Amino acid sequence: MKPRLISYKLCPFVQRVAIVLNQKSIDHEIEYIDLAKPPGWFQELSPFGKVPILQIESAVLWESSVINEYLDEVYPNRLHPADPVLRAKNRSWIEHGSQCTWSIFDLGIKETEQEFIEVLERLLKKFDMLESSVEGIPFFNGTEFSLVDACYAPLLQRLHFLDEVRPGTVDRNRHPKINAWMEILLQHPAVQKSSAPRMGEHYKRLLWKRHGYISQFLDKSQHDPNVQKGLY
Ligand SMILES: N[C@@H](CCC(=O)N[C@@H](CS)C(=O)NCC(=O)O)C(=O)O
Repeated sequence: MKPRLISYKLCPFVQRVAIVLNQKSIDHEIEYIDLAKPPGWFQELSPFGKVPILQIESAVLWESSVINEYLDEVYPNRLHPADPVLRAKNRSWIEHGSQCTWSIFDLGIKETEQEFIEVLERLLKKFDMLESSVEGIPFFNGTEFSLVDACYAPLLQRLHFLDEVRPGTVDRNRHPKINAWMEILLQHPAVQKSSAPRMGEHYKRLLWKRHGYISQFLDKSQHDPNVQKGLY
């Protein structure tokens, strides 16, 4: 049986796993669900009601970084570095990437300008720490694409969309290496393939539905004024 990824098309954590499946050319199936109305079978299968989950035969794996470690161990072409110290540091940066991903989520839901600016400043401080560790030519560790790249690509892609909606959200002068890295990752084949078609439009529709502060900068003619507020 091929690995089966249970996905919600706009989830950055699912996208991390999709990137690894693509980068390692692992033959797999994807089943998309609507997190606003999750089907009964998903509620039974997913221990915490969250995506991603990966089904391997009768086993169910959850937590994107754990799933990616599994895929990296079991399938050829290791993405984690061979050096144990570098590998441990990469794991730490992946954990940092999860914190950054939640900040990006918060940028979409905070309701006032002040809350938005506070979250953004906290994210930029996290990026201050990251900036000096990015090799960025072309990838986090230098020449080899790694699990760190798979972890940050979805959040940097969403930050790029947020910057399209509210220019100035990305600070190119403060984090030149992260920004160069972002440009490379957004064009990377495994990242492009992991993105739903017209990803930017879908993401902006989700921002509209979330009714956060940033939604006022969206093009109102493109969105339904009567859409009910919701997270997914
Ligand atoms: N730490 C988890 C986070 C997964 C997560 O929060 N997924 C969200 C979608 S992006 C979800 O399934 N939310 C549904 C819910 O909380 O009910 C991971 O890395 O896999």
